[in-house]
Amino acid sequence: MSLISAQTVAEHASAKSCWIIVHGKVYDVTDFLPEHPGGSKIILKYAGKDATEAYDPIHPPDAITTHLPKEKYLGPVDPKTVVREKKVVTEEERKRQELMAARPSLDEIVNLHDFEAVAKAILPPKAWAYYSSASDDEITIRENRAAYQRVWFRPRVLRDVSTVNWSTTILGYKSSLPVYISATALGKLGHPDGELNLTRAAGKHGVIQMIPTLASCSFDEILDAAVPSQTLFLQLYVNRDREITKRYVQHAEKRGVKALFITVDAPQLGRREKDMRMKFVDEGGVAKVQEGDTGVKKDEGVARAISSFIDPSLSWKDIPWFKSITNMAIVLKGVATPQDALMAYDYGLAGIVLSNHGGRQLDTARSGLENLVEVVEALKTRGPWPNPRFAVFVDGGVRRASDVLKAIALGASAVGVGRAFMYSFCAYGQEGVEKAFQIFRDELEMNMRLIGVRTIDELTPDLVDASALHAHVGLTPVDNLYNSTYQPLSLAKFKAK
Ligand code: PPY
Repeated sequence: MSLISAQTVAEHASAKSCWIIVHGKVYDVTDFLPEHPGGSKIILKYAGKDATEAYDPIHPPDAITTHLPKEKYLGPVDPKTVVREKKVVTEEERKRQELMAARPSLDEIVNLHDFEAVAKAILPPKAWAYYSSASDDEITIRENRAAYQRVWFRPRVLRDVSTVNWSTTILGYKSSLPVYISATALGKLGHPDGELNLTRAAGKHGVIQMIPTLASCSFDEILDAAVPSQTLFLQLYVNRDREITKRYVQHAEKRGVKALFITVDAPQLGRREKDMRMKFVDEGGVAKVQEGDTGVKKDEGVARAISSFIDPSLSWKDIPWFKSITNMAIVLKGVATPQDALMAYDYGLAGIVLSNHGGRQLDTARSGLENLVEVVEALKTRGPWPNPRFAVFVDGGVRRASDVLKAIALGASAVGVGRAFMYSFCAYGQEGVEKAFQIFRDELEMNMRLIGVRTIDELTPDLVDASALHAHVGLTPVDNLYNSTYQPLSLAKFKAK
């Protein structure tokens, strides 16, 4: 293929003829404009130009080749003709880079909140807005933390805790921690290696990672970064086109993924206002809402821009189909009631995650921890608990090993942690994730000794007082670390004069 000059590309800078450059390759995306899940406007911003920097954090590398017909690849750009635009470094960006250089050393990181504080300071504002945002008034995201503080320990003494061991099995697979890495999307918004930071750290330390459907890295890149014995799960957003989902699931199974966590709490994406406002800023305040044929607004922040493929018609009727296309263990992620927990059990599934999607979906949904108590009671009607046939996981708001131990004492098999691990790699890459594991180990060791348990199996409901868990009124201790890193919502801004 002959080289195409950047000047030729620049001649195709409109909706009538739109060429873009991604990773040195020239594509004709004119016909694709109306189909782009993020809307045409964002592509047109890069019409006739190099779009690589904007493309990379949001799309896995193979997205463009899977979605565009082969003939739309026009050839490589002639590198000699590319004029590098001089980047204007804004004051905000300069400050961010300064803070990046002045990060605390990893030795000074003593808890998971520290990672969040560093990430908040050093992340580009768009990334921080996307990651930290939750829906509506962000009540549920805070309740996720508060719920743990309404459960108190009833520790036992004189139990010879010279040796304590927190390793366990999750869905039958060995895990060095009673914690798995939950799926969080778009890792490259926060670090150039994105989700690979998690995969590499998890492989080294025997921790299980749940791969997100919307990872920035491609599924195969993640699998290729894993060590041979590494256990990986897959989080699934179900596509309106079931053939795409089937291919994806079966490919995952072939590559050795062990369990499928189907997200069931996001038939439509929550309104995350911090993320939405960021988009307004970027579009110069003129957010022209594009209603696609799905009715999902596409111009409202990073998340909503790419959510239109998710199928809101997903129902219990689809469960037998999932069972017919895979032998992987199937778990529903985002269950919130005993009724649905029992249905999942009766449908023969392997488990559920009691989750409110990190507070990003239905605001004022209860915490997973609170739901756990009722769900375990309901599941006891199907046999003694714990039940080897069915696992109940909890996620949302976990920042301390004591949180993990409380959930397990109340009947959870293990606990998912999403944001905290993500912030650890945003701030320090793979090493940050490894340090986060170390913090969990240190806190688990201390807390298990102080509670009087030597193994995860010994965590039983009598070791906690959860009598106040359902009380949504009353005094809760102030969580200083969380409050000082948690960014309050802001109101609409007046135009500058
Ligand atoms: C989330 O942001 O909460 C997600 O689960 C990921 C996501 C990202 C973009 C569209 C849909 C879901």
